[in-house]
Amino acid sequence: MQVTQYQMARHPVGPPTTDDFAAAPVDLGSRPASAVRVKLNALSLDPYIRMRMAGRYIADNLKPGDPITSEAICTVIESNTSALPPGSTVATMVPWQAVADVDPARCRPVNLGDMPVRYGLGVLGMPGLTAYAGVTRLLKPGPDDVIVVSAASGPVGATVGQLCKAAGARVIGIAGGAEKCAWVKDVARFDDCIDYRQEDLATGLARLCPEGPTGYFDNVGGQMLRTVLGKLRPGGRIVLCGIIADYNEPEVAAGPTSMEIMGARAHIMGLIVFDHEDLRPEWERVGAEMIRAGTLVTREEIVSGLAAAPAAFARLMRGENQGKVLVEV
Ligand code: NAP
Ligand code: FER
Repeated sequence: MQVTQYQMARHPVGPPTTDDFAAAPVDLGSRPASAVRVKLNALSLDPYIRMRMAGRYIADNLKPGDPITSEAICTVIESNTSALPPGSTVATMVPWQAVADVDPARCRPVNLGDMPVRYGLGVLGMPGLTAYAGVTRLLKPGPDDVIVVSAASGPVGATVGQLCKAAGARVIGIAGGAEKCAWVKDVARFDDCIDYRQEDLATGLARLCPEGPTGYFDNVGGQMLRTVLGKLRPGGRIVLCGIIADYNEPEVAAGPTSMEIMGARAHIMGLIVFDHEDLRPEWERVGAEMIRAGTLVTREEIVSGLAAAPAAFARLMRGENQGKVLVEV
């Protein structure tokens, strides 16, 4: 059986373009006895893929000619593994191709009851779990808090803000563009959202929160982290979750200096979602309850067909995505 595989053609320079990807036919052959064969239903596009394309992620870094891999919701179509019979729905890492052979030990059965199964890649999957772990275990917001969240319309940021609202905090998002900010305020129900493309961020923070935020959930890093640190209330908490401002840069930028951290008397917390796998069943239950109750909304940008994945990923890395980016296969 032949499938079209999407590979990294070359290391991107700056934001990825479709020319950094190549489509190549590969022969799948017969399934190795130890593997299960899966058909992809939906593929997740996530910012960490850009770090792998640059060769600076913790694992699975890519060389030119390597297949791009990411997490996908799949249906098992061939299997000798009794726990994963044909027809089972699983989440697993796969190459970007319509059918793949994968290690059954690396397949996670997905059963989200009445929720759309693709939420297992977004609000009830890795990005949502990142938000839930970061908020409940690190940030721990309460009614006295004013929490700032960057990349506020993305799957991590939007979930963080709504969880902080549910805990009674006042929540201010940061997002790029009027349309994203309107969604963050009107649909995700943050108290405010600063459009950093329209208004200087320091000015916006001073306008909305003259006493300074008590917490910052940072998805962006770089100058944005520096600016929020400069406004943080003494003793404020910061959860460091992502540095998307750096992912397209040729060199890892120098981070904020200790001057800003000292000046803010900040408590800084690093978040890695993989440390919090034990929280997944709880988040699938709590998150689904919130979605049913209307207190958690999610935004998705769904493109159709694997051939649309490179351009959709390039849009994500230019900040042009509107919510969680998925490819329906
Ligand atoms: P996302 O928010 O959809 O990410 C894309 C958004 O980032 C863009 O739409 C853009 O929104 C924003 N952005 C800000 N500066 C940017 C820049 N210089 N270039 C491109 N985009 C920029 O993605 P997500 O999945 O929710 O992830 C958010 C962050 O969490 C990422 O940094 C990701 O790496 C991190 N993360 C960390 C973990 C962990 O375990 N630590 C797990 C999952 C995700 P605006 O236009 O609104 O700024
Ligand atoms: C991400 C950024 C960082 C992410 C994971 C990490 C899954 C983890 C880094 C590490 O383990 O050091 O967007 O998404």
